[in-house]
Amino acid sequence: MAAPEEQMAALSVADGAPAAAAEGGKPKKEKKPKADKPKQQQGGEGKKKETKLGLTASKEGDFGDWYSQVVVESEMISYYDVSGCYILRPYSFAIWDEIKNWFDARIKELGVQNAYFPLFITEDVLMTEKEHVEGFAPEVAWVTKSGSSELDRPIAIRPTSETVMYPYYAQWIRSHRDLPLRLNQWTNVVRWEFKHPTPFIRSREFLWQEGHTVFATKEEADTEVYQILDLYRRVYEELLAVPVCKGMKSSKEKFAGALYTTSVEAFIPTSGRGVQGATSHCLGQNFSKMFGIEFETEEKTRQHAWQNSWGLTTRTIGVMVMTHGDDKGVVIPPRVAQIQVVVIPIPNSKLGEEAVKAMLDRADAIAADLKAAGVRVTVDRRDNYTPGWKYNFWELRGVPLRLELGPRDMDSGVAMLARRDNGGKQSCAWGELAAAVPKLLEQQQAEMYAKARAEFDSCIERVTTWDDFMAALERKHMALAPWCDTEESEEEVKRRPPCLAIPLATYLPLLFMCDTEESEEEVKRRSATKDAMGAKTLCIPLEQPDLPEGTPCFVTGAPAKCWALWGRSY
Ligand code: 87F
Repeated sequence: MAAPEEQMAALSVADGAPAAAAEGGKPKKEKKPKADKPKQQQGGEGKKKETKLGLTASKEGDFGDWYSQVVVESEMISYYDVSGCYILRPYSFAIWDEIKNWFDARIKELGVQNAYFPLFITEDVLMTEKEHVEGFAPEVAWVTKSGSSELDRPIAIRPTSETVMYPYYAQWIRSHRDLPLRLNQWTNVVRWEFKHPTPFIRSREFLWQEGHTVFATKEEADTEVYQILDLYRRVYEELLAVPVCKGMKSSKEKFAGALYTTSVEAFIPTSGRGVQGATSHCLGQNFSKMFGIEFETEEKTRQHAWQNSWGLTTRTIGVMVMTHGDDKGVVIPPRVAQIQVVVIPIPNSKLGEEAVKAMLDRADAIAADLKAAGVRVTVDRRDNYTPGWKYNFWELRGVPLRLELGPRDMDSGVAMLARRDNGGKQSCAWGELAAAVPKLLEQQQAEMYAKARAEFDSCIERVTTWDDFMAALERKHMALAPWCDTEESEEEVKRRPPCLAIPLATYLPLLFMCDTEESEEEVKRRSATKDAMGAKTLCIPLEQPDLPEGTPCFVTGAPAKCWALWGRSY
């Protein structure tokens, strides 16, 4: 069962993607966005039959509807008849391919190798990790039948692969010479979510990479955690032009099996919600002790290995769409766009057959030049659509640059370049296109990032009191607040010195709130309103502002240990 605030989120307007099918019984049909297929337009111009394009919802006015329409109409997603599952059509899969190729090359440079482990997990093996799986148990999907016969033992479908991989790590690793072992796999995973599904952002099956690495020392493991975290930052910032904040998860938000969890956090200003971009965990020796991953050291002693795991998912694409999209459709940053430039010839009715042919030939020649310069380009030669319709079509798909070639351009040997992100236009001589376009695309990439970064930064409010914290949330912002986080384990909490040893000013607030997990829970509860979910820590940013000694925690009044970034979130 979803927690009350999660149910509230599912009802909130900002979440307006199609309702999930009812669980159990006959699946209820999802309310699909209006136009999976564009409708035929009545009348049309002459013999041209054009489909009606465009979004009916606005990004600011109804963000949830806007998002479901934009991912469908841009042909990124098709809804599917299993609730929470979506088809990634070629137009979005191409973006995943770009992310994958970039990240895959970087991790290989670090010495990580790819492998593939099976999809299925026996109950016994899954339960080796009982302690950590327990909280996730309701989300595990099971195969119970083949054909019409029940299986003797149900088999789980991987929600993550620790339990699949680590028994084999235990067999393969014998000596320090077998270390480090650094494997990654690109796979699908299934988590039977009960929260409201949203394409890319929260789906029951998704694609990801999961890295699982083993080291002889904690230092090596620590180094890798931050190397991977920085690659995740670069995927968002350098490929998707989406700003993120690198940070440490609070003890409540970290993966229960980890020693510590780091993450990159993005933010969607329109909905006022944070979204976890990717996680890089140091697992310490927790799993090596559970699975018996031991090695013989150079000194011939036996030691448990140090492990990390890290994952990045297709959520990246959703965050990109939410960040850059506008009322005309998606806006794709040039570096990940499958099509970076669309060439649109604009013949008019006065043009003779030969002039039209010359225009189309010129369009092809320009495309060939651009292709040779490494630009991903296509020519829209369709003769059954008007140029205006084509503009809408490519704007909906977010193609970064449109190159228009009209009769007057044919006379003067130029073409008009129109930017998707800001509508900027400039003309360019044919001979200069091959040099100018790649530069313009890079400039566009940089400006998209700069704009999103400025907006991200303007959404962080530094607050020190509860009232200011709530006011920031009400403005759909994040709050950076001094917090008494103590990263204490349960054992440490139990072993705390007697309260009298603590100065009275510190001790009094602690009477009401004895550990940080509780203070975070308290914030979540107290910050929930009738139409908005409660806030939680997004992360404790790695880059910390100065924190003067004795600054009180904004919740408990106890001495603050750090600045934490808080927000409502996906
Ligand atoms: C859902 C069902 C069962 C998350 C789950 O973050 C188990 C789990 O272990 C589960 N949802 N997790 C944590 C995953 C940790 C870790 N795994 C490798 C990552 C990155 C990639």
